[in-house]
Amino acid sequence: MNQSIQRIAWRLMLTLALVCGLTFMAGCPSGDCNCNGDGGNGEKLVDVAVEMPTPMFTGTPPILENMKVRVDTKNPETKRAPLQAPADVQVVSRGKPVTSSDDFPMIGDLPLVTDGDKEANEGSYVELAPGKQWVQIDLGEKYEIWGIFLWHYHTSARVYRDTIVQLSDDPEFAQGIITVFNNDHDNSSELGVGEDFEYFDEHVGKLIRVQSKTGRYIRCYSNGNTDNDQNHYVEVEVWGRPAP
Ligand SMILES: [Ca+2]
Ligand SMILES: [Ca+2]
Repeated sequence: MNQSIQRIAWRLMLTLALVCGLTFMAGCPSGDCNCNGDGGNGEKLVDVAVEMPTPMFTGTPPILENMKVRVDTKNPETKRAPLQAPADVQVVSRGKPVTSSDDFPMIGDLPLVTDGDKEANEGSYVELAPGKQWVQIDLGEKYEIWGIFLWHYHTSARVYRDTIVQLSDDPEFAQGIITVFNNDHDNSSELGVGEDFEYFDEHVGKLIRVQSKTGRYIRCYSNGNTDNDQNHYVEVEVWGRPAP
């Protein structure tokens, strides 16, 4: 009697394993995609090929203890996995209008943020006033967003403080705010405590995995950096597709 119950249990487990395996293979034939049901519909995800600028930082690596930063040194951006998204996801930020808390940047101008140039050359970045500042991109319509890449400035090994990225359909960001990244762990920018790690700005930029959140406007905050009080942007690149 006990043996037959055991046999039935084993058969049930084997059937379950087989069904799970077949489901996995059907949704992910190459085995290299994320089959966690992102987006909730089991849509196949592919690696997104993002153009990277030339590495520029050639100085001495900083001594972390002197910088008082909260960086995840075991998982640097240089070793991150590619962004995965549905195959029809594209860059939706290129050439889109940019506004800022600083209407008159000290260096460069706001269109540099979405012009597609990610190089760290002189003339490729905009410098905003000291302290808490933001730039905002108007995508022109509502998009389903899968990833946001940030390049603040990658000529020296800096950490930009209080990096916070939000989506909204309200250009004033007074309502319907979705915070997709926040590393202000002491709430010094007063937008709420963030649990994300700080990071060194490098040529690979910072990837924020958004995974199918919708919004028309993207707002990126920072609050100075470990070299000076200014705020810089080389490029913000948003990957998405029109919202359903
Ligand atoms: Ca640019
Ligand atoms: Ca802070």
